[in-house]
Amino acid sequence: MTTDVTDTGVGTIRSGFLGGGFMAQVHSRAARAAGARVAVLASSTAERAARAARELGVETAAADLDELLSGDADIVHICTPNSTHADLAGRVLAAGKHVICEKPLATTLADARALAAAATAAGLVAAVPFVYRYHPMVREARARIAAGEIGALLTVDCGYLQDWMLLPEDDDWRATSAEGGPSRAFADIGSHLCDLLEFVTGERILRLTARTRRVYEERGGRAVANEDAVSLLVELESGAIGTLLVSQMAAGRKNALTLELHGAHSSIRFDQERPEELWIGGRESSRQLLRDPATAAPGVARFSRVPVGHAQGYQDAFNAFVADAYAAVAGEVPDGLPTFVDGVRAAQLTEAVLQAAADERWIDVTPEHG
Ligand code: SOE
Repeated sequence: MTTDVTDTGVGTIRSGFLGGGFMAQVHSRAARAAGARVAVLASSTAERAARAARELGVETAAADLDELLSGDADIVHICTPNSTHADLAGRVLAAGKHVICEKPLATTLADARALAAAATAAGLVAAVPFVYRYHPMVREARARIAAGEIGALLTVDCGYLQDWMLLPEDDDWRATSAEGGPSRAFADIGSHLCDLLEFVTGERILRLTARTRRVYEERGGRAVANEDAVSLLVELESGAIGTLLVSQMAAGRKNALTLELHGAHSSIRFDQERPEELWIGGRESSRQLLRDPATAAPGVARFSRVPVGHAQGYQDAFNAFVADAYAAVAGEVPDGLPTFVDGVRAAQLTEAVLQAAADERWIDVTPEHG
């Protein structure tokens, strides 16, 4: 008797993909790891879809989105440029299919709100890959803070630094507002930082002010209208204050998302470039905690797929996110799954950052959803 290895116990989920670049590669790997059928891919042209399907090992290529949506995919992963997300996600939901849409969910708050409302009305799973929530040591930090281990939160010192846009000749579709949207650095990675800060602390940012900087007015011979770097001041629910620096021009920093949180009793620091560790800072002594499922806080061990000392990384976090999204499709309610509601929050913060920078003032960012 043969065993259907693709049966995840909740029926075999059939996954579809829009786009064929790096993120489609990451998403399709995660879908395969979750036991799904990597069934169909569409791209900007039929030729590109056929090539990407071959490269990514997707079963079939669809000529276009309509052909993909007329098929039997249960869920569609949207891995296309930011400006296409609102239209594509809206069409996927209208076709009655679950959706995972790359961040930013939309380039305007209004579009993000409409998508979240459509997903709720349709009763469909609609997730956004704020995947850094899925590093086991992020969950460890969140559990320890929720248990009161660091005491009342006093200050935060956080950042997200990259250098892939350091040189004037570095160019990307995100750098043009038409494809990327009115914000680049904050919408692209500041959104991850703020999502993780609120997720780990369990507190919302209530007010912020910001300065943005655009170093080069042109890239690739085209005018650039969005920002390379953002410096934020934030105030959280408990009264905690802090600074967040977001830059894609920080030489030597590749994907340096860091949270350092200072409590009345102790501090805790997570560095995405060293995801197996958590720094616990104390007045008398400090230590580096290593990921170990045997000693993980309650509810955290499930994010460890290999024993202590066998390093997990970004793709493992992505795999855990997609597995949770698929579990939600099967009717489960996974703790900490980022949904379109979190996509709306990111859009709200993005518009506030641009407004604060333009007006040189503090902006209230009380969340629209709990
Ligand atoms: C580029 O800045 C990028 O790929 C982001 O788009 C991702 O969301 C982030 O996880 C890594 O860097």
